[in-house]
Amino acid sequence: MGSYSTVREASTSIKRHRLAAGVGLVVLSLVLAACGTDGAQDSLSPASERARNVDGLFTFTLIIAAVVFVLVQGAIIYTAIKFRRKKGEEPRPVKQIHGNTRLEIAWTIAPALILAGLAVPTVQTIFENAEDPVNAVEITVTGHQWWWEFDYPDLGVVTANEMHIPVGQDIALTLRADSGDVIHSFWVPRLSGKRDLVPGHENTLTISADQPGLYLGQCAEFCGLSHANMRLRVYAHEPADFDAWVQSQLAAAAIPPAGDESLRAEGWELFLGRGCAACHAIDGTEAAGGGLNPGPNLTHFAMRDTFAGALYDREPANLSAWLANPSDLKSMEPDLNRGMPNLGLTDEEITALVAFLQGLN
Ligand code: HEC
Ligand SMILES: [Cu+2]
Repeated sequence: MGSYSTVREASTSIKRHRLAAGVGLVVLSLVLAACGTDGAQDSLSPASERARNVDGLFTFTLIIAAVVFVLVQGAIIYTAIKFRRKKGEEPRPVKQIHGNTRLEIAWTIAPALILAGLAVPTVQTIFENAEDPVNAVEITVTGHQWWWEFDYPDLGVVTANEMHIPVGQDIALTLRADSGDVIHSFWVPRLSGKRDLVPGHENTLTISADQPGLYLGQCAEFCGLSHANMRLRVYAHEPADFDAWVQSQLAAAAIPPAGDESLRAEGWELFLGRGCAACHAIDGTEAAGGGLNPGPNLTHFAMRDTFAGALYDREPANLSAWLANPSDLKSMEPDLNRGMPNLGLTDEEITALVAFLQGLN
């Protein structure tokens, strides 16, 4: 009996060690993964004045926290080793002490001073980043479960998931969500800090980019099933290229003319006949969008690189799969008016619709 239980204990202890080693390895690899320098949303390579302010504050705080961590952990490890129970030695009868007033005052004041020291640059950064935008491009950002709508009210452009901006200029964002939607948060780490989009309340955020390029972002406030699939992209252009983009967006939608018998024209008929036009607007046509569960404006859909919350490349295979059953590509709850429903399209209908969508440039 005795030897049996010893064997069992030994094997449990081996299992425990294996488990501990496994967990340790997972934690280690997660920690090491944070050291990558080519992260798509690397907040440690800020690309605008405001993002640099946030990054500077982060570095400053991290250094102070690291010093405190080393001192406190050092003291704990030192004490644990120095006063550990030694073999064959009975615990010494120690005099119980109730406290040390001087020590306690010291370790109350020290953290208070550290926090006060941190508050100064924190408040300064908040004020710097809240400065009014100058000569800004205005964009209204609406967070939907689970995609982004970008509306340029002064320019008359509406697009989804992919925001285009000129470099070196303030971009004044008005952040909102429809009533009945939930809170989302706009975050493009290299361009600025985060800010919430709250139903029934407008927030503002100023962003900018120093250099042309693609900056990735995503929703940073848990907003339900496809929160992780609610990504966004900011394309920063030289001013002339930005103007050209605006012009391309203002051009009339590429709708096949009456009498056209191409596959695209067939797709346009289906778009109107199969209910797509009830949720998706195409400017200048009878496809007005709106509805119970409005979807992205598709006027110049074929000028976007991605779709469905910047999750998939806009290419025929992905679009066909999307139209066959949107929820296969992205978890959604169309029955609850969140996301695009499965419209039960046939393969032929899908082929025509994809041809139509791919022609919307
Ligand atoms: C009930 C409303 C509704 C109907 C009907 C509907 N959609 Fe959608 N659609 C949506 C919503 C909402 C999204 C956004 C889904 C997401 O990204 O989370 C969407 C996304 C899309 C996208 C991706 C757009 C982008 O830029 O991300 C395409 C393309 C699309 N729908 C095409 C169609 C076509 C074609 C039809 C008709 C066969 C159709 N939709 C019918 C609501 C609808
Ligand atoms: Cu969200």
